[in-house]
Amino acid sequence: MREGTVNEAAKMLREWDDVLVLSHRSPDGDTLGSAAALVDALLSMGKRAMFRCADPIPEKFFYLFRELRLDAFVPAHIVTVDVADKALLGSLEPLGEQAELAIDHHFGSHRPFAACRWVEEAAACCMMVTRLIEAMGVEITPRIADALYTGIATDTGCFKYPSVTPETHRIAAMLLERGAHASKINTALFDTKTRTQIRLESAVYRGMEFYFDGKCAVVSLPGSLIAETGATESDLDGVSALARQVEGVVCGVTLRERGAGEYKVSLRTAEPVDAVPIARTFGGGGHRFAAGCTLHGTLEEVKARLLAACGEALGAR
Ligand SMILES: [Mn+2]
Repeated sequence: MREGTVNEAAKMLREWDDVLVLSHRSPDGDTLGSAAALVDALLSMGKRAMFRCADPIPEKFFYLFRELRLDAFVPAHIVTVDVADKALLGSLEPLGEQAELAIDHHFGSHRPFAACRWVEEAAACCMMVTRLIEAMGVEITPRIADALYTGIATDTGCFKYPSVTPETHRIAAMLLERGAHASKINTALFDTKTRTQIRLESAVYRGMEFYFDGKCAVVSLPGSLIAETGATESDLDGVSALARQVEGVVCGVTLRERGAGEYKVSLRTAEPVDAVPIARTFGGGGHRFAAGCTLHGTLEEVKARLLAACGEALGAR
């Protein structure tokens, strides 16, 4: 295992042919944008390149690959993008063990698996891939710019997260100059909901409960409601953010029934509430403002236990 730089990565890719690019499972816009842009760049150099992911590409990202003519061949070199751990490759993990290059922005949590890793602190893996493609001497076409912009917008929550720096905007601006369809991409990714999402969200808003002077909001999603709305995993993903979005709420709790009597709990908090100790009380974990755990019992029991822990975190008795 060795550490690489952007120039070393560019040199390897310039020399290689028959390259396979891998994205992580449950793919998001950053891992897919990175892969699409890199494959596109390699194809434009006259090389053979292909892409694989353990899970299907969500429909809203189909545009990234629509015009790419992917070859079929036995790969000679494997590259991973936005993959912090080979386990995140899902069923493609054995290919990860053969990877020669890992390009990743999970600085601090990347677990080395490839022969060479180029890991930096960046708002998105696509920030790194932008520099890589420039170092490879490949022209950033409007299609490559779209893919790179998609990843940066995805991982920064449309330029809202604290990870955004002046450099993020500078790179995004350059991608717009190269023809990225920013407005179209942002509308599709951040301003468009499926009807299923709307049905689910209206049920969420109707049933939202407030506690501790409105500092804590609780959303319950019984299995029957999930089945009724026809919500998929990706529909459900966005819902955990809703409770915390209400003004005054610093502790948003979403309870999702998974099996009979099993609840997946998502915690979304804001200053001064740390979500980690609350999740740890129930054997879970996560980040300061986003954590999760699993509880068993009836909905009322599970809710009561969580409210006790949230009340303690809020300093309420
Ligand atoms: Mn990423």
